[in-house]
Amino acid sequence: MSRKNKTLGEYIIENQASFKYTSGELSRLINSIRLAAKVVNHEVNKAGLVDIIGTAGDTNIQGEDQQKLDVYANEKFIQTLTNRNIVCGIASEEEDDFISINSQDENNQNKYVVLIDPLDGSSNIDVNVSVGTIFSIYRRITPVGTPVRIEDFLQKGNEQVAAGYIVYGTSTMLVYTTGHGVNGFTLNPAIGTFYLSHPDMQFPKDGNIYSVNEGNYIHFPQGVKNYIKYCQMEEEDRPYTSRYIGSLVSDFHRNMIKGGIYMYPKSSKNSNGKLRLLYECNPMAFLAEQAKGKASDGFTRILDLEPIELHQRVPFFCGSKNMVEKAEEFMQKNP
Ligand code: AHM
Ligand code: MG
Repeated sequence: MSRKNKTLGEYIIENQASFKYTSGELSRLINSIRLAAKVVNHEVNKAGLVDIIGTAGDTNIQGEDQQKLDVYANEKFIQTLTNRNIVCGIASEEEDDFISINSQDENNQNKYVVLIDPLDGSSNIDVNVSVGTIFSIYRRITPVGTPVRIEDFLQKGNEQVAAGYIVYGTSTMLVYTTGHGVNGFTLNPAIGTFYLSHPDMQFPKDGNIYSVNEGNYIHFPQGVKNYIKYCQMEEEDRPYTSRYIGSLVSDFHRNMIKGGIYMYPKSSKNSNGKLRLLYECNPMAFLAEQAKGKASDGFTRILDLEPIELHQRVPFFCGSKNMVEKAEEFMQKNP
């Protein structure tokens, strides 16, 4: 079979052996994420019909309560991972605390915990703009067969065994890494199958797109202001062009394909920026590095940061290596 026609299911089976702990558990886990992604995709694609089928808080024609899509996505991912008895714990951006799964069952020998942002950028849904799911997978550090503990989730990003995202865009794609590069799979909605469409994705070393919410400009540190001015300067390859969807997954996805930098700096309004280290920055940083890009908080590699709490926020600079290094130079001169 040609590489072009390979499905995600086939790819997972073929590559299982390249993973250093080859019990098949991680493959089953990624298969569960694939299933939940298809379910959420189906619901996201109906979002434009809310006027017809009802909006959050309404009851639909089958008598079911309509839910907000981020709540729906959260439930579907948690349900799928729980029902298949595939993980020992889940932490979600939508939940205050982590969830321990079958913690009373001594037969639960599952080794993995999943951290998830079920529907990132969900404010974009009302206006028909792409949104995404972000996931991050670690091996637990406490003994198997015991309830998970907070330290299983508060691991440094460089301990991730897999991470990825689903972008619900003009087409729906699942992009992930297990530490051997980044591969992208596109959903054929007619038959509900993901196909390998973007093998070995890589950030161009340089790019000409900068993505930042410039509405916050006056609140940014001087280093970020200077870097934005540098991007706008008339010189050699510049000015760069500005593209900001306001949906991290989509901005990241475009920049990985075309070359660019995404920034969510700290500001005088938010001293640590907006994005969450565990649910957003770590998985995207793992993907970026596996795609030959770079991710930092302006000073330190994201994957080296020591997490202190589940919902911790950090400034985020991520994308083409040369661009992130240039932004860091500016930050370090004027923090
Ligand atoms: P969310 O997790 O509440 O959806 O927020 C994360 C999103 C990112 O996808 C996006 O890049 C950013 O928030 C946009 O924020 P802003 O509107 O402040 O520019
Ligand atoms: Mg989010």
